[in-house]
Amino acid sequence: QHLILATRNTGKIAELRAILSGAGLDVELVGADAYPEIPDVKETGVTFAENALLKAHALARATGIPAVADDSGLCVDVLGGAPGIFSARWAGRHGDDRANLELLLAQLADIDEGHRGAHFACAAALALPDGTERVVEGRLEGTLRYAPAGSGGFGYDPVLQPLGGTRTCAELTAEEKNAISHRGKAFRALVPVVRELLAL
Ligand code: ITT
Ligand code: NA
Repeated sequence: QHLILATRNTGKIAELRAILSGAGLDVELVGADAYPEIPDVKETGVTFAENALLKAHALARATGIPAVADDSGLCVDVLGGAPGIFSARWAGRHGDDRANLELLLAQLADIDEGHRGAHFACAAALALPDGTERVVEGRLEGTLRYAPAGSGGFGYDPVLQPLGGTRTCAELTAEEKNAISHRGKAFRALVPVVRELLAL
């Protein structure tokens, strides 16, 4: 039994494989990269959930195989929730993690310690080729550092320090991050839904 993963983000793929297998989901997870002929989906939704569903439906329809997708991002309190759904292209070029991080740090340079709250958000979607869909969400609350620290993870991980901790997400092990992350929470919640709809 196959489940397709509608992502081309290598950071997400690694985490999702670990999260889903850790949750005991015994399916072969094939990344969207296995289907280079399928064009990238335009993320025209205005919420994480809408965009995750768009990605999952596009791949499920094109392949005829059930698909899961992630749409995620960083929501900064003092920026009114930005970059939010625009997190991957905040500095202009889609997926330029380094430029995005630098822009964020510059925008927050003058913001004091007490006003640096932010959270990661993730919507996890499942779509079947017949159009059936489900979506669940997860969050990780934290504060933003003044400078990056750590080399793990991807994206904004070097600046987000989860609440109650002393390390950034990039300083956590992969297991530690998955245990508390927005993505871990969302996809662990999706597992029983996948089991039910795929009769696993
Ligand atoms: P796909 O659409 O192919 O899945 P993408 O990278 O374009 O890949 P998104 O549109 O969901 O995915 O953008 C997510 C962005 O949010 C990503 O580029 C990161 O900058 C940020 N992000 C999401 N989850 C993160 C995490 O766990 N740690 C750090 N940054 C994260
Ligand atoms: Na997106």
